[in-house]
Amino acid sequence: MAKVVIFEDDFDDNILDTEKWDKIECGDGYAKEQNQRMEFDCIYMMDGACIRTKDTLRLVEGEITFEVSFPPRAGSPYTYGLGAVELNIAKQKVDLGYNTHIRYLVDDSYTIDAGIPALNPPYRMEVVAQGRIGGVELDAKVVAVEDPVVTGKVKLKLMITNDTVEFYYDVGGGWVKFHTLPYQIDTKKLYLYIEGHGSNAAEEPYGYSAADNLVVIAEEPTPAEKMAEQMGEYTTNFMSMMMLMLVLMLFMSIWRALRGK
Ligand SMILES: [Ca+2]
Ligand SMILES: [Ca+2]
Repeated sequence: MAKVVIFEDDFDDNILDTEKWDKIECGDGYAKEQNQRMEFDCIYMMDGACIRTKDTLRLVEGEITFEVSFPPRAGSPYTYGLGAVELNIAKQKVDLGYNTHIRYLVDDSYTIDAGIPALNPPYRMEVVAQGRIGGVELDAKVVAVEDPVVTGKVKLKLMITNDTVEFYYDVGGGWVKFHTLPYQIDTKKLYLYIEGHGSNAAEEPYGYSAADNLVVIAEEPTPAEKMAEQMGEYTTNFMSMMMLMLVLMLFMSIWRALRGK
């Protein structure tokens, strides 16, 4: 089957596309499309900010790539970590809560994130892969991809095959696969979240953590699937029409009864 781009955002016009995304902020967390990218401003771990696709994406043989960047540093120590920018694909539609990440709120999800751990000098960038099925965490993996951080940038990729989810990163030398988990969510229609944590201009004067250039590639629906979807719409429309006719008939009979009196 042909693979096509089913969803993308370059965040270049500095206005969040509300046809594509819902924005969720809690505490003093902010998600802002600015500087031609998606920036996150969250001072403490209890603050959260994320964007979530308005609808589910049909992730069959899917491939999601995006870029994460962190503020450049001049080697000064820091008290809070610069936090993380994470991408989640999840069956459920949830909102952020205090002191929580999306990945702890949804029972069926896969997450890849890049972050600078708090209170962990030297300035080291880690990438984390996680899965959570039925509320139980699958075998998670953490790898240091830059130690110390030189570029402050990493590309992340999450690939869905028929029965696995594969996790990749690229710090400039090409894609490195660092973890594979079984695909166990019972649907491939998933919400996509991009979430930021623990980065702020007050604590970190060099700027914000950010995500950019999200591209989602997946298989096109087969002709049979397209037809099934259309039949679903026809059925829904047909049922709505029948309900309307029933209501009309009810009104007419009441009207006749009233006139008959
Ligand atoms: Ca935009
Ligand atoms: Ca951009």
